[in-house]
Amino acid sequence: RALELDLRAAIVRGELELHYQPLLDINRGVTAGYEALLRWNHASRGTVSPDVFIPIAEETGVIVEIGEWVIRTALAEAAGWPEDLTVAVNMSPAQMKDGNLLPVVVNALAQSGVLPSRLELEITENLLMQESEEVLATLHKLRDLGVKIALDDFGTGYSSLNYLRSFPFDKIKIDRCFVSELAEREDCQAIVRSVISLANELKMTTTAEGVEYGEQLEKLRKDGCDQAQGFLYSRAVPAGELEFKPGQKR
Ligand code: G
Ligand code: G
Ligand code: MN
Ligand code: NA
Repeated sequence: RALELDLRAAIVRGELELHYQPLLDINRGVTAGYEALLRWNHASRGTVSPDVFIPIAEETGVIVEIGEWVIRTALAEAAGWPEDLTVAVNMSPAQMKDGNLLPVVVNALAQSGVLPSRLELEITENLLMQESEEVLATLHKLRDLGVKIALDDFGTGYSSLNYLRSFPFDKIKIDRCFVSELAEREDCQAIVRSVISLANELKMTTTAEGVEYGEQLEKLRKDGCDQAQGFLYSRAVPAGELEFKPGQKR
């Protein structure tokens, strides 16, 4: 496949770029940090969506190399932000199984000077479905370094609750499918409220994804959700367009 060959060259050609979507600290009304979202500016095809190229990168294994680039770049860029802001990076299962991940993270943290506690790695239930002892060991080692681990797209996989028992996550990201109809549907409200209270009991923080309307944010605030991410607060923006204002960081 042509796209596959191009993908191998994309890093070298400097065609990859990270955009950053802010996470709103609901109580304080300020930005808590940013999630790095990968963009590919293809020479002839224009911008290719990660929904298109991440699956190809995963099939071909190029995701490991791309993932390293994402970790290094996100940390290098976060080094220039105010020190209380976190940086979240999405992890593919293949990356988590790669034996080199730990040294890559340690090295990227050292080179950037970013504190480990500011780095948040987002993993999905798909990864845990494979029940690998090695992956769990890697997660524990990352956590021992002080790196935070978030469970992304929570509620969309199978037997989610089992995964909460397999590893002590720092954060649960409530999938946007539960948030999108939060204002209209009582069942979505019940699910979101229960996940937040479950997370609280397990000493995990919560981020609601895909928050687009003020009514959704108000419901989340009432239910004690910690953070909101979505178009209501901001889309993902290029690194150069991030603005940090004192008091209201963005
Ligand atoms: O940014 P949206 O922008 O379109 O991202 C689409 C999907 O691609 C999401 O599921 C997101 O988690 C995933 N994604 C975005 N950036 C990365 C990345 O750097 N690595 C991996 N593995 N997935 C990413
Ligand atoms: O899987 P992950 O949660 O990493 O996916 C991030 C994806 O969610 C990106 O594609 C991003 O563009 C998208 N996204 C972010 N905020 C919103 C939102 O408010 N509404 C919708 N529909 N998608 C969003
Ligand atoms: Mn994510
Ligand atoms: Na998600």
